[in-house]
Amino acid sequence: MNNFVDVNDADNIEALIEHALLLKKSPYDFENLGKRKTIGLIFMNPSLRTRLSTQKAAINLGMNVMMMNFSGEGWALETEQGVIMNGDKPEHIKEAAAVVGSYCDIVAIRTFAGLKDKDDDYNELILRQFIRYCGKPIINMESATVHPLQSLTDLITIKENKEAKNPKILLTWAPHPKVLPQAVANSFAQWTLAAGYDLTIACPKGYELSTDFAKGAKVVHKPEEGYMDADFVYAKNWSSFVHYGKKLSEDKSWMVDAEKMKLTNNAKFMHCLPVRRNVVVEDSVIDSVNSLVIQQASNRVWAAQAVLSKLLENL
Ligand code: SN0
Repeated sequence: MNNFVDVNDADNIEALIEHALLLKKSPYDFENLGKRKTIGLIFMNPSLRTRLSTQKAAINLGMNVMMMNFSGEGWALETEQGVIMNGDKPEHIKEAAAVVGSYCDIVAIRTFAGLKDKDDDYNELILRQFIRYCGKPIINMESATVHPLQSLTDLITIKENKEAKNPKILLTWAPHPKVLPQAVANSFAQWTLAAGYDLTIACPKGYELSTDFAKGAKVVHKPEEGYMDADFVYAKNWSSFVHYGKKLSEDKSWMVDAEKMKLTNNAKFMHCLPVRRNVVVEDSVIDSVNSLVIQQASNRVWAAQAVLSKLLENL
């Protein structure tokens, strides 16, 4: 593996999951693999799980870790080419990425969708430039369109909890006070479908995901419709892809609640976190024994460690 930017970088998803589960059992089996290697974690947006789990994964492999929060601490970055930089952005991404790359052996970056310009976001304008100018292997810690470390974690967690060989998985849209990116939902659809799972996506009309990510999923438009016999209910809010970055619904009947969970096959509840309690999911569901949210979050370490070890092997 040379980069971990999206699902296509994982040439064998099942093997990567197995490797993560092996590391979960024996976290220090490869504790010297990253000796004297440095990873730089670059954040353009907030983080809790991604930051700490990736740091911990790197430490378990013997790596040195450097971290920088660009949104609060770095120079504001110019990302347009050929501009006269006499405005409020002191540094160009060209130099910033190259400088970070010169200090590191692997660079991980988080850069959320701006949700203003669909083409910029779906062409991954910032991530692509970072890859181009950084010159080192890149890990995507959530970009404009995908969040592959989260999706790998989700598949690990599904594997640990599934009873049927091919469980029924529901990805349901849920209400939210803000407009959020489609990245987590896109990526969850892409990875579960690539792994061969049966996926239903439930969302209000106008919230359909791009077919580039969700082709092969069944789509339903009533909140209850996808719950029937589901083994896993994965909740997430996202803003509209079609009417790009817009909020089209505040319909509270889409919140995950105990009533709708009763329609399922005693389904497990999943969410990437952070989650708005009693907006996205009712307390009684996230606090129930069927909630996997903490297990998911803790599995972020093993997903990151599996990916890092594959990148380190190729350095
Ligand atoms: C991000 C998102 O992509 O939806 C990160 C999820 C891992 N979530 C948020 O920004 C939530 C912010 C909020 O105000 O609830």
